[in-house]
Amino acid sequence: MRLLYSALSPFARKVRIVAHENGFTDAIMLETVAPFTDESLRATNPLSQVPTLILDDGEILFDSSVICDHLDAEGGAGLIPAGGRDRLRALTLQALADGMGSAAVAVVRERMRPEDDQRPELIARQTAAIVAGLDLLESEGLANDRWAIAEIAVAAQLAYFDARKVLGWRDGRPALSAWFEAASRREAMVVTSAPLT
Ligand SMILES: N[C@@H](CCC(=O)N[C@@H](CS)C(=O)NCC(=O)O)C(=O)O
Repeated sequence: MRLLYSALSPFARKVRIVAHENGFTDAIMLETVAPFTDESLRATNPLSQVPTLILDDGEILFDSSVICDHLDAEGGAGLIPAGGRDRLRALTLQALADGMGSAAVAVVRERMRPEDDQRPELIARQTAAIVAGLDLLESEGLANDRWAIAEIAVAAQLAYFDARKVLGWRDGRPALSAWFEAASRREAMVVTSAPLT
């Protein structure tokens, strides 16, 4: 399999963690792509987004949730509940984390524009989504003894917030901060933290 990815993409990080937990690290060839500037990616994924997974038989998978679904089904780690309310809850939390990530990427992209061209209302709206998501995670709480798709998705995004200095999110959120500190020590987080080539 070939994974088209960028080292800082939180969505690609989530996929790499799920791949690691399912024992696929050696089976996946990582190929760095710059999704915002490399138009050749569009021939593989019309959305020109990473992560994009190309299976050995040529089948192309995106987005990150579909790739995770496939890897977990094939690898059998059981990170995605098979059915019932557990599944709905896990997928909804993954969607929350991914949505916060999309908002964060939008903020980072906006901040890259010349200061005079930046749209404060766009940054404010995207930041509001991130803040509300963080508050929900703080009040609902994440279990330290659970490490499945929802927790992996959240950890990948929190790490991105730090790496890109999207916002200071720890103040007023002691539970989420402590949870993330413990999550960051997990092997899958450590081995996916450095840019891989
Ligand atoms: N919903 C997608 C989001 C992926 C995404 O936004 N990736 C960013 C990099 S972090 C990207 O490739 N953006 C390029 C673009 O949207 O043009 C997923 O979960 O895979």
